[in-house]
Amino acid sequence: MLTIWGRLNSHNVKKVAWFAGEIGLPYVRHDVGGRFGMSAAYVAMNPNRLIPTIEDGDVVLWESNAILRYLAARYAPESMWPADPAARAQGDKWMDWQFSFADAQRGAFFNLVRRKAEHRNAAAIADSARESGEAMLILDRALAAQPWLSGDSFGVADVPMGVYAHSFFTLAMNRPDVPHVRAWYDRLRQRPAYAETVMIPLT
Ligand SMILES: N[C@@H](CCC(=O)N[C@@H](CS)C(=O)NCC(=O)O)C(=O)O
Repeated sequence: MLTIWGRLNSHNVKKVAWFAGEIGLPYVRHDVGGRFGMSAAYVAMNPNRLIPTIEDGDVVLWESNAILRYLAARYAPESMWPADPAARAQGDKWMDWQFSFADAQRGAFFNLVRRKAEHRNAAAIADSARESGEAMLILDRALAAQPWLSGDSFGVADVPMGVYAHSFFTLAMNRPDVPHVRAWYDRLRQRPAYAETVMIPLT
């Protein structure tokens, strides 16, 4: 059975747990990272000291988006990852783009979620809200032209930004009007695996 290592309040762990749920792949997940710490055995698997890491038989793999692509290719190649190289690359683009988005949103997330009110940096929150909002306007234009980041149907390319959509719409910060992202997020919220693994309180 697939083993996922990582605490579920991590965006990057949520991606993997959600996608495993989407493709009906049973898994066990162990809390690692943050307040749970990391054992020497874990660091031997992932020398970056980051989460997530998966074990799938003989396969040990880290980097969340590489894990998503591995699971899609191995367990759901027809339904979750287009075979056509051009279509696949258009989705991959949004998976890689998510890391820039994460950089933009990090200041708001850490200040609003992980810091006590009296220690928050209001300027950092405002800058991060503006930068992540500007990025979401780019995503909004893409989702005006197609229903899913994977194309005509939901797929692995929707997962990385799908996880960040939840924090973007949940954080108590200023946001621009992004109706197409909002409609996409509302469709994601109807998916049971998303509700179970992604729509949990931000901590
Ligand atoms: N590019 C890596 C980033 C992994 C990463 O930054 N993980 C964070 C949590 S989201 C982490 O491990 N933080 C340290 C910790 O939780 O102890 C990936 O996508 O897997």
